[in-house]
Amino acid sequence: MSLRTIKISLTAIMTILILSVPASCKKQAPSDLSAESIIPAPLTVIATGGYFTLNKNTDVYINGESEELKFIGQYIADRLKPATGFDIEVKIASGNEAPGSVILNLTGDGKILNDESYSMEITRQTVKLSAASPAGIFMGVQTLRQLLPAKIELSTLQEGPWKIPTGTISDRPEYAYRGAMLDVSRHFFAVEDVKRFVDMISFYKMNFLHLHLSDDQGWRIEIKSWPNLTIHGGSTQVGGGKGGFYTQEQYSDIVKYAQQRYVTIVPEIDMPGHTNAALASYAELNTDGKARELYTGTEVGFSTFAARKEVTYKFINDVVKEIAALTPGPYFHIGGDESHSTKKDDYIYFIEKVQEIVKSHGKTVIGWDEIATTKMTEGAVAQFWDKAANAQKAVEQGRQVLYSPAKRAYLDMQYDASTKLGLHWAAYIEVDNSYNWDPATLVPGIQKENILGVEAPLWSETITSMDDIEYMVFPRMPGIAEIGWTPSMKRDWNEYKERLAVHGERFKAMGIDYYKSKLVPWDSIK
Ligand code: TNX
Repeated sequence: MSLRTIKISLTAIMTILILSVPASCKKQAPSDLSAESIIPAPLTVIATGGYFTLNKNTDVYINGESEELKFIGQYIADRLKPATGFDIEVKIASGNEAPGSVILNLTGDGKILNDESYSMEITRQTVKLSAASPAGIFMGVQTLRQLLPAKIELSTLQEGPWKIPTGTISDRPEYAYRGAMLDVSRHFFAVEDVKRFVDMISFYKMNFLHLHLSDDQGWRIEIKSWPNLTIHGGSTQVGGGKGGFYTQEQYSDIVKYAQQRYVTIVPEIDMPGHTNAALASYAELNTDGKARELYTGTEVGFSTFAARKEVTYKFINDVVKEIAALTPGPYFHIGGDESHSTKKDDYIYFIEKVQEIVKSHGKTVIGWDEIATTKMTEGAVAQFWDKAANAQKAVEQGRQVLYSPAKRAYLDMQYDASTKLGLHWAAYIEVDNSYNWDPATLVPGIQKENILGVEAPLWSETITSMDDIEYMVFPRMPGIAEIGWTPSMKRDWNEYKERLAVHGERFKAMGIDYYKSKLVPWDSIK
């Protein structure tokens, strides 16, 4: 080969490079599905190297007779429309969908209700999401959202292209229960805030929202047979603000909104301690028969229902009955924590009686880990927050444990000593510590089969606004969601923090005010 030929071919190569580099930069063509930053990480991902593109002809096709499927179709169409500007309709699949189509394919006979597993096949032509139940389709839809550029979450028109790398994903959760808790008692949060909270957790495939509906500072759910609970007991909050409560209609609205996002509400009435708001509303619930003053401080452990009075159980039966009737989910949370003013034998007597009441209304009991010091009724679940010994006691009784270890999973714990919101009685919890643990090995003697799942509680002594909520929840909640969804063998902090960094753009697009932890390489993401 002459020098001249080499020169020409070099020039040709250079030309090709010059032409192709700007083109690929502009397109930023994603082409490796396995390198996408999905949280929680899916079980298996196989990349095929091409990409699918949403276009102006994109529609969502549903395959399977189901109102729920139609609803999910509309849900995803509504999420894709604002930023793309495409007029995306929900149509019935014919088997002959145009390139750019998204197909939601319900494979079951409609009888499988809560199967959250799904698979997704992304080709250059279509995205086909298949699952045996609508819950699985919904989970897959969250994955689909995360595969699109972060700006898909903006509510104004954005420039495309809207590409997704091709390949297949096959996914299912490790634990049945992946949840968060919101304390609406210490500070009250409006229905709209709770709905936004549901949106945030369901984006990360959490499927339970535990609402802490009563505490010393406020009773937050209307009980028609005991109206003073909310009229008086709901009238204040920590710091003396005006508090508030949900009417039964509003509570049902939250339940329905959550249900449509495959999130089950777990209502909690905390007792026999943490009950000052009720004790202020009805004198007869007190051991001495005297109504207490409303309370707006943050101490714990000073209040107790009268454990040996019949009226207490008449009251609890009425409350459980009304709330259970409004709650389609299987669980009723009876609290049971920090009852320092209840005598030990009264506590045992009380918790054992209340468990039977809950059971009589068709619900499964959950209680904080202290309830494992009593005889737990069949099916009851202990929520481990404080004492590993209590969690072990629950397992010795043949019961399951829900993991919310305060040192790891509490969203109200400060990130470090400079965090202005929150508390630190359990620990400072940076993002790595909140992510880096495995429920199946945390407590000796407790294995995976004894564990119902994980829950991240947000207590609200210091939390007063949606911005406050977001700052404490993000970025730790997505990590807890991943602990519940992704097998521990597939989890590694050093890899996770890179994925989390990519989600910073998504938080911004969703208007989420998050904590920019120095441990996460946010700024390495363009
Ligand atoms: C302990 S966690 C409590 C709550 C507080 C929380 C603050 C639990 C079952 N009890 O009453 O709000 O600490 O972090």
